[in-house]
Amino acid sequence: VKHALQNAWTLWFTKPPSGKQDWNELLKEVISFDSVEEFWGIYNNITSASELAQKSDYHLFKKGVRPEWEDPQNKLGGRWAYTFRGGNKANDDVWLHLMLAAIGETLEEDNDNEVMGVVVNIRKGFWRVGLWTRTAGQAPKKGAAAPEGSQEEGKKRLETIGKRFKSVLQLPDAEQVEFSGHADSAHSGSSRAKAKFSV
Ligand code: M7G
Repeated sequence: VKHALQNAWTLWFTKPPSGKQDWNELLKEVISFDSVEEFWGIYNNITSASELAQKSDYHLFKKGVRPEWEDPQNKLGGRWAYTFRGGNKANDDVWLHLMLAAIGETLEEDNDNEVMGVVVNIRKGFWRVGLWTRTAGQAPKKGAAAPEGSQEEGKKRLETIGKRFKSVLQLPDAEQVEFSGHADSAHSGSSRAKAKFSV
């Protein structure tokens, strides 16, 4: 018996660079799945996040969305992120819970349709988890496809998702997760663009 997920998902991997390589050459599609059983089959057979080399990423995204700012479905979006400092050994339980929340659709309300995917970045001295959203709470540009609802509604929707993200990570209240828009990250050439808001 297979327990169907609400959406099909694709796992991607960013391998550490060996020399000078573009972001694009390092990003590889691993496998897609659409049932709970397939998820566990994959999870039990891949390298755990805590065993990945520095500069590796896992990305778990809805099938059909590339885990890149440039993807048409991410272009107007942004990311909730939290950085765990001190050591680059990812906590496998944190990453597992985040993936389960994504595929179990518990990060948002049914018709929000905001969650695009979740990411873990393994870096020197820290590791980071992210949750990518379709919108970024900005006023729609003239002529651009406007995210539905007002800017204020959009921000509220994103903050609710941010709070759920924070609770999946089991962070103490005093810690903050930060939201930044992909357009700002792309513009500054770094994912460490100034946070727009936090919860
Ligand atoms: P990161 O891996 O998100 O964070 O971005 P880090 O700074 O902690 O390692 C590192 C670099 O990877 C960025 O400065 C970009 O050069 C590149 N990069 C990351 N992302 C998510 C993208 C993307 O979506 N598109 C492109 N073109 N480059 C990206």
